[in-house]
This record gives sequence, C-alpha cells and structure tokens, in this order.
Amino acid sequence: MAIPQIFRDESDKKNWNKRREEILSLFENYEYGKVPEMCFDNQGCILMERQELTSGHIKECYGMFFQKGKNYANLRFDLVYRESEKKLPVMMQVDPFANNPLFVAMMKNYAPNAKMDERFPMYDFADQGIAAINVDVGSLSFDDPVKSNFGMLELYPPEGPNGWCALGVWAWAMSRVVDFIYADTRFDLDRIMIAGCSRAGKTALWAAAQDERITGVFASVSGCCGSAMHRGKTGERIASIVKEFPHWSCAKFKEYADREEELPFDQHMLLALIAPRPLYITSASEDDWACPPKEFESCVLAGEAYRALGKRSLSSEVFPEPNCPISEGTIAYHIRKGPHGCKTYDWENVIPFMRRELNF
Ligand code: GTR
Repeated sequence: MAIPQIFRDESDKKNWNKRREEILSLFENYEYGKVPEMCFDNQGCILMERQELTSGHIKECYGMFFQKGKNYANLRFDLVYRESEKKLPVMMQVDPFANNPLFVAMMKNYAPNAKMDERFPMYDFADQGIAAINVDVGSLSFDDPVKSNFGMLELYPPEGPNGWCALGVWAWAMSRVVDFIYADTRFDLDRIMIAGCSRAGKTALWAAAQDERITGVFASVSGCCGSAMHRGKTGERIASIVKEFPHWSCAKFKEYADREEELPFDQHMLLALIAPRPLYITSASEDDWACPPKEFESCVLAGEAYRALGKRSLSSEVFPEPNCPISEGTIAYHIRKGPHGCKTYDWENVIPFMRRELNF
C-alpha cells in the first residue's frame, strides 16, 4: 500500500475535525490501543512533600491515586518552579525511566559520561520562568513486559486486539497531570508543553495527539512507533519492537511485523494530529536504530496538515546536516551530532522555538 494520505480529498481538509477523529481511531485500533471506559471508586491527588530550597526553587512532590474495589494504582510526579507574579508556562516530561534499574544500566552503555539531568534540566527551566513537571509514568505501569501488568493495567487490563498497553497508560497519565494543571491557578493554560525522549518521545506524541490541551510538543529520538515512518524504515522495525517491548503496543499491532506496507496509516499522521500546535522533532546522528531520515520524512509529510491549518511547515525538505536546525515553521526538526538521547543542544534549540511559537 502506498503511504496513506492525511487528506484524501478536499473534504478531509474542510472537515478536519472528522478526519482527525478517523485518524485517531486508526492509531487506537492498530498501534497504541484504546483507553477503556473507566469508573473509579475513589481518586485524588495529594501533595506529599513541599520544599523551599536554599537556591530559591520550590520543589513539590505529588501522588495521584486511582482506586477500584480493593485495588489501586498511583502516579507520582515532581514539580519545580520559582515563585512568580505571572502564571507559569509548563514543561512536563514523560519519564518512564525513573527508578528503573534496567534503564539506568542501558544508559550507561549509550552514554557513560552523560549527566542524567541533561534530559530534563528542571532547575534551569524554573530559572527561565517555566514550571517543570517530571512525571514518573512507570509508577502507574512499570516499563517491563511482566511488571507493566500491575498498577493501572491491573485495574483495567487490556482487552481484545485494541486493548490499551503501557504506552497508552503513560499517555493517559500525562492527561491526568494536565487535569492537575487545569485545576491549579499557578499555571498558564495556553502554554502546556510536553517532552519525551525515545520511548517517552513516542508517548509524548501519542499523549498530545489525544489531548488538545497540550499546546506544544517536543519528541527526541522517538524512532519506531514515534516520529519515524514505518514504511521503508531501517534499524528498529515492528518485528523487533513488539518482540523486545511487547507491553508497549496493542495486540493488533503485532500482526504488522514485517507487514509495515499494509498498515492503514503511517506515523506522519500521528504528527498531523498535533497540528497546528508547535512540534519539534529531533534525531541524533549516531542513532541509526531510530532511523533519522524516516523521522525527518514524517515531519515533511505532516507539513501538509500544518499548511492546511494556516501554519508554516518545514522551510526545507532536504534532510539536513547534523546540528543545522530547520526551525522557522511551527513544525521543526534537527538532527543533533552524537548518540541517542536528549542533550543540552536539543533544549537550546527547543526552548527558543517554543517561546517564539507560544509567545512567552
Ligand atoms: C531502544 C528502543 C527504542 C527506544 C529506546 C529508548 O532500545 O529500541 O524504541 O524507545 O530504546 O527508550 O531509549
């Protein structure tokens, strides 16, 4: 099958909301699974700890709980900010890596000398007048094929071919944090940004595709099931991702191992679901597994949605050299020199882009 189109004809452009729903349900039914109907017996959000640090930063630690019968699941997140007269723009990070020893061991192989906080420098953001929220989504569904079934997936287990999965739970968690932001007068509701690196980048994209309250998106090295097109992809493909990480996607998706061409959608349509909101996609030059050219291609193709919605797409459609951002439009891309990950260089480009696009 040729690459499926975002707009099959003019009426898809005119009735974008309807077409948007159709595309959304393709991703629900074939890749990330569908959020079940839920009804909790009890739920809440508790401020567990508040610290005023000598640096002047405020750090708060929250726990949300969701109870059904005797079982409950919980979600932990941290907020760092500086007191301000103005409402604070928010940058939330999807963090399935917190407290996960497997991840810590893996990262040592990727980048032995990397500082962990390069991925999400919360205190720097606070200094720039941005509230930083790190969401430990693994507290709701642990990033492990077996252990992911505890927590939220124990309350609502995946059912049928489009039953939800860890990645779907993580995206849902981010929306619960958006609920928290909406209920709190400290935050600027027009400037709620989400960021995620790699598996968390996939999640950030899926969360923003579903939740239009998220107003800006940054996905780094999100690769397979993230920003990279499935068709023609090298490195990690469906067969390997569903084998290594069977808990990330819905059951139906596994049928498409080595049948990428038959998928009724491709990942550029996920990016289109984020239009017309600012979106920054990054790759890394040493990250062949994620396949940077295919991460770029989806940005080029999603440009159609940005243009149709009155925004600027990528200003160049030629795959760029490392460290040469294409960031004049509302969808932006760069390939950073170096390994898989999210680094200071990425943030140095993403934050000014968000400031310009979201006007803060
Ligand atoms: C890789 C995996 C990718 C990506 C990454 C990560 O091993 O194959 O899909 O998600 O891990 O999260 O760091």
